[in-house]
Amino acid sequence: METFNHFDPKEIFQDHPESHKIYLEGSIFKEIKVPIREIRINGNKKKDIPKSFYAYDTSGAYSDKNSHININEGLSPIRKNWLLKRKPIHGGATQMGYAKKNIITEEMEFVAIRESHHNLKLFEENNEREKRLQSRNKKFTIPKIITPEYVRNEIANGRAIIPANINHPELEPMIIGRSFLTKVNANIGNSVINSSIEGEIEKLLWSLRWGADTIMDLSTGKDIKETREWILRNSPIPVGTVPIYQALEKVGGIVEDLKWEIYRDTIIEQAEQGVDYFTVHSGILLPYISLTRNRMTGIVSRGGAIMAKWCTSHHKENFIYTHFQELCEIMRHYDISLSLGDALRPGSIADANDEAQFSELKTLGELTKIAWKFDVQTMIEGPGHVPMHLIEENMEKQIEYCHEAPFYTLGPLTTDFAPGYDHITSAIGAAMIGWYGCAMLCYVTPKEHLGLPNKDDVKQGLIAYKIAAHASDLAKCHPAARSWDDALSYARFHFHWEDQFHLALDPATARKHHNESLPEEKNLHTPYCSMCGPRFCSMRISTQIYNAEINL
Ligand code: IRN
Ligand code: FE2
Repeated sequence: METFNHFDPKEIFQDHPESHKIYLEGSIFKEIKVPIREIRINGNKKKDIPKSFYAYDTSGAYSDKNSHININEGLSPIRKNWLLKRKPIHGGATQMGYAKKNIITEEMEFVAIRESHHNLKLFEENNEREKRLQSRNKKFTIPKIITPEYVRNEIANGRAIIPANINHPELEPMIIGRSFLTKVNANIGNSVINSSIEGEIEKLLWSLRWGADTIMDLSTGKDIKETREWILRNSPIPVGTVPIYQALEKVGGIVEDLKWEIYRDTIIEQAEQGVDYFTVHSGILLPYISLTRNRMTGIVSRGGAIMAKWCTSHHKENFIYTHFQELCEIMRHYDISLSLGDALRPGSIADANDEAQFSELKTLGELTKIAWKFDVQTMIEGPGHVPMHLIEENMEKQIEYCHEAPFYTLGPLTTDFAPGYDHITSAIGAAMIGWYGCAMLCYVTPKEHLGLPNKDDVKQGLIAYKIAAHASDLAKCHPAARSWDDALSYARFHFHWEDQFHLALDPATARKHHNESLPEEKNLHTPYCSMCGPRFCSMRISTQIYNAEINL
């Protein structure tokens, strides 16, 4: 692709009415500018009620009306100056290395501000009730105020990661850990059947529009390297990849021809470009492969199946496992985070929580300890397909085996019977595991098991997962979560229709549904909608009761 002139990137971000981008300054580092989306609330006329809502925002400069965007040039390298003045610590410059040395980096302060609660409360807190609710969530506590020091400590202890390759200066740092907001990853990427760079850039922007916290480029088709370059230079969020896919392309798709050297060179090539985290399937060991023989669906991980075939055909141990220390040295050099892949995740309800899955998880825990010795930031990938009653065990075992490293799960899908709707079957599981402490949720789109997602699938997957993540944050009593619900409910109860749309996750769809039966011009001031009509609107009747103040 020579130049990009396919569509106007800013257009994708125009359906956020009454929103504008603002930036918060750091106090340790004055030069950092943390993006936030301010949504103006017009209906709140009373003096003591907030007139703005501040939302976490992942869309980068694209949603900033004052910024200059040129896809051909890429985003501006906001981290460049931070990185220039940094001194390496034993062969690397990782956030974990600095954190262990008690050094707070720009990235740490950036995420601390980003994760903080910036909204005024709509209601006085009822402390007794709040305490009772919080005590129902005994698993872990989230501090009321996220300080840079708190972030540093979480990273030093391996409980959180900031994926940020030193060669990805365009990145707006974000943090993944269970004491922070639950994050969502969107997978994009081409395949041999379906491939265009512009199409992937469009999916990237579409992912940003719908709130993806990270994206993974899973391209397996043509122009893998060039596609990745375009994505990286235009991505304000971390980009992850699965390097074994490109390594396999390099040997013409012949698994037996793979070897460590090819894999290593692929890793370095991608590291140089700026990939922020790698999924590596290093925990699938030769003895575990036979444990999958009696499964309903065998090995469903692509990378896992490739490694299993290599191990069995050569009758040798997994070369990523046997070269793990060398891998860590490379990761440390670029500060690339490891995402230890779940090659043996269950691919059906029947296979959930089996011996193969948990054997691999134990190995991932051992590898985590090695990675930490190299100061390599690490998270652990998880299932897959798991019925609701078996989800909690996954989180408990992961914390136990993997020493509290962040968990990053694919769903899990809570049933197998609804192809075409797996964004829903899996958002149910994702919401549950997020509540139990999973730090990042890998989205599943309606195309799962059926085909390569297009941009509408990306939207549907992200919407489902933003809901799951926010529902998790509410349930884990994250201090920054509740105010969004309160702001929206307030607008709803007071029939501030415009505010309700502006605060909605998907404003255009909310408005469209409302207007379908009551056309906008006439009815945006009516204190009811067509669901119940004027006489049966419970909120309207409630208001009448309170206004009359009869015998309350
Ligand atoms: C996430 C959790 N478990 C798996 N994933 C994602 O699945 C992972 O991050 C990557 O995007 C993809 C890797 O798929 P295979 O190669 O394991 O099928
Ligand atoms: Fe599946």
